Amino acid sequence: MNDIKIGKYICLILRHKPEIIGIELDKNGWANIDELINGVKKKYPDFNRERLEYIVKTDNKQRYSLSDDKSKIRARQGHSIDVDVELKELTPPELLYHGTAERFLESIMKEGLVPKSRLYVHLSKDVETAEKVGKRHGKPAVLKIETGKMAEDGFKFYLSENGVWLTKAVPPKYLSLI
Ligand code: HQG
Repeated sequence: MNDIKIGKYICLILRHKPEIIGIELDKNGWANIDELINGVKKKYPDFNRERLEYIVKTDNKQRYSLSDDKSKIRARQGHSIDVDVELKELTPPELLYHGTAERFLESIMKEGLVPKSRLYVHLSKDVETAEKVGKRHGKPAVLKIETGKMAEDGFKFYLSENGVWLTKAVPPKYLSLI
């Protein structure tokens, strides 16, 4: 059984489409663990709680969190469905980065960064991480964002429990290509 494949499937369920296994998330993005396991089992029959806990613990980006009593699970960020994962609002560092594909640059420089299908624009704390994110979409390009100035100008920033900076949008004037 391929943990990465199952991890991707769980991400899809917890961030975008819980309905594909016939479950619902609550308003804070939590899924009932037993319901999730039973749903995932339909596609991956060997899947079980132990496997889930292993995937949660070893995930390379620590994408999931379990509730204290281990009865619920949610994704820490990256959602397209409108849930409130109780993100921490924080003052960002002076600069953050965003990785994208070259082919999106013209549109981004015109209208700024927008969340597209997700709830937030995702920002990285270093160029290397941003480059990896950009590569997912094609030939990568990295943008530097003057997040310190944005914060001074009243924009809000959030840091997910797994270290991803999030904001609603970035107007073009704070962006430069590096
Ligand atoms: C682009 C992964 C045209 C934006 C990563 C991006 C990340 C625009 C794409 C997380 C635009 C959306 C999120 C505009 C933004 N015109 N294109 N005005 N504004 N875009 O996948 O940031 O592994 O929704 O640049 O590590 O690539 O899944 O966002 O290229 O943290 O946990 O529209 O997903 O994490 O793509 O990735 P996405 P993203 P996971």
